[in-house]
Amino acid sequence: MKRRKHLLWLLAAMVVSISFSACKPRGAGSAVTGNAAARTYVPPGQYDEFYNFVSGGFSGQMSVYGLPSGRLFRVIPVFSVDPEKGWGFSEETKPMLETSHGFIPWDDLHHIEASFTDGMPDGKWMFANSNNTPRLARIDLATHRTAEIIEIPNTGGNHCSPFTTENSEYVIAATRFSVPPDGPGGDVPISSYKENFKGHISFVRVDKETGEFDIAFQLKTPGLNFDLSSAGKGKSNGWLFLSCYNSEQAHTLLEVSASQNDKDFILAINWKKAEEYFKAGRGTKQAVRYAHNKYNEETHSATSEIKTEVTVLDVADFEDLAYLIPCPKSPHGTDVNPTGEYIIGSGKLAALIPVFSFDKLQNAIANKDFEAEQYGGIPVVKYESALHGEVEKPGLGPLHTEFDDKGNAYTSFFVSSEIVKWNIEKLEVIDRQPTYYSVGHLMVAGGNSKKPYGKYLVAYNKITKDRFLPTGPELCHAAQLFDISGEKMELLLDFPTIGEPHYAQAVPADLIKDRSVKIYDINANKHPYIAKGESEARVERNGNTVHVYLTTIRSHFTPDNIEGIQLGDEVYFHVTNIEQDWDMPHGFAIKGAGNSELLVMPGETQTLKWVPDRTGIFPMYCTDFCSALHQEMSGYVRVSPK
Ligand code: CUK
Ligand code: CUA
Repeated sequence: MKRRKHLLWLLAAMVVSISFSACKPRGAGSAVTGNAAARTYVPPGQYDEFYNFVSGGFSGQMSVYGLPSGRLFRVIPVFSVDPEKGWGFSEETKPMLETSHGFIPWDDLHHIEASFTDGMPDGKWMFANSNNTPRLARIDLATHRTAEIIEIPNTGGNHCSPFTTENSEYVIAATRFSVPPDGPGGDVPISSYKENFKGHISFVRVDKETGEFDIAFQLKTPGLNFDLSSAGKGKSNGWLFLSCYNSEQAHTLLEVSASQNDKDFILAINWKKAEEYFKAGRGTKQAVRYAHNKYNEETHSATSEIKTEVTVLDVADFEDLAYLIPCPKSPHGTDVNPTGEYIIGSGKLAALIPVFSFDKLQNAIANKDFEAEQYGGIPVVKYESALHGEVEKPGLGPLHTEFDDKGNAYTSFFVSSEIVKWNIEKLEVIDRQPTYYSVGHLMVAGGNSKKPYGKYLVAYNKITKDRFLPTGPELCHAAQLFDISGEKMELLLDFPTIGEPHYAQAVPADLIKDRSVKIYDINANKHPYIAKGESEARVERNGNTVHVYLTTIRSHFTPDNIEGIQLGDEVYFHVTNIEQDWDMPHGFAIKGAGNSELLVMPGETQTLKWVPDRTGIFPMYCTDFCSALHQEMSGYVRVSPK
């Protein structure tokens, strides 16, 4: 009873504190030092130092900013359609948003993780999770487009994702909601949670050369809710650490019932061992259904395939795969420092930060220094025997921790709305700076790598009251840039973001900008409906299906007068942009065509499907201002009765 009272008090304090920090204006300029403007100013014609890839939360997108300027360069549709890119409207891109439940052009994208080589971002790909209809995406940084998406079976809410191992051998995707395994056995009473609900951790294997990925195997665990994870690095490479909340295994009123226990867990997985067992043929094959969608750069088309099987290894069948470390109290982030020695847990309701030692954990495992009771068949390491130490009274509501190159950690505090810098060895707080307001994730440039770049830290905040001009009942989401090169953090800049930002990555510009695709070579275009030049443009009828092979070049379509289409026809406009100059896309739209519009890059072919609903004359035109005669880039389609 006492504990429950204490808990309710804490929850009430959180609510009060959130509304307090959100409503009390602190003055826009209060924390900004003199030459902040000069340090974020990137003069016209010059480039930013870093690309900043930021999750767009429930917008389903990822956006690309420059640092230190905070300038927005691009919004990349990942789990969304996007008219600005023509994404999700063309026949070629629609399969990217297929799932085993059908076409779902939305999701909730929380985390971005770079591809790594030897623990450093290599500038090739970004990985992104979706939290609703569980999916994992790979974004190609040469094209800045989504290249691949897989759905994750046996999973409800792929929140604990997409964290990668030191060389991106695997991307991890673990379920936030424990659920019964997929299949007909899933129809069980919710009250049977403890017997029937399970956690699953997917190991998604990434091809080092092409980046193509698929699920290699899954680990099944007792009904744990996985929130976030980090792979070991350096000395802890080969291990994986996942935070687990709701060790109570509650299934109703989680706000209270999942917050009873003083400690939940961090699950430590020896993934190299798991891989060995999988390769030795252990585990069982389970029938599932999951979509695997790929965009092919040669045909400029995506395919969607349903896969039907996954190999599952139950951690309870193995003695040396999984160990639980008690962690106070509803842990959210779990983050591994650059050397790989320290694992930092962030209990949302804890008044301290526990720092675990990888060496001590290994000793505890070797000496079987376990609690008397296992949890769901998994040994529980004694808290003290894995603990390096605790940071005392760091702030309220710790969420996430990132690292610099000098042995310091930076933790975001949602409730007390601040970022706290502390020394990992000494466990001492060095500096604290307020955020405006209620920071969620934070990111240090390279802060999850083996050698953080340091220099910049960005806070991604949940609330922006009084920081920006109001825009109705909703205010913009926003980020704040800090300079962390000195002893004290210095606030430099506020900038609005697209959607609610969660995790983000920063990669040095030089690793990406020179790899950027400029045009697609039209001679390498293997689209089945390409017209390589105006001489190949034509209209072909096949029963009720009409294929229009269209070309675009400044500033006309070929053909631009199309007749012979009849009511009841299914018309496919295959638009090939025969330009071979950088940044010379043409758009395509027709009056009343439900598929909306295309945007076709030089050398690319994209298809708009149209089933006319009436007879008449329908103007078509280019939607992207491409030349002085852009307005003239238009034509007519005639639809006649059958
Ligand atoms: S969660 Cu967003 S503040 Cu979904 Cu990574 Cu912690
Ligand atoms: Cu082509 Cu405007």
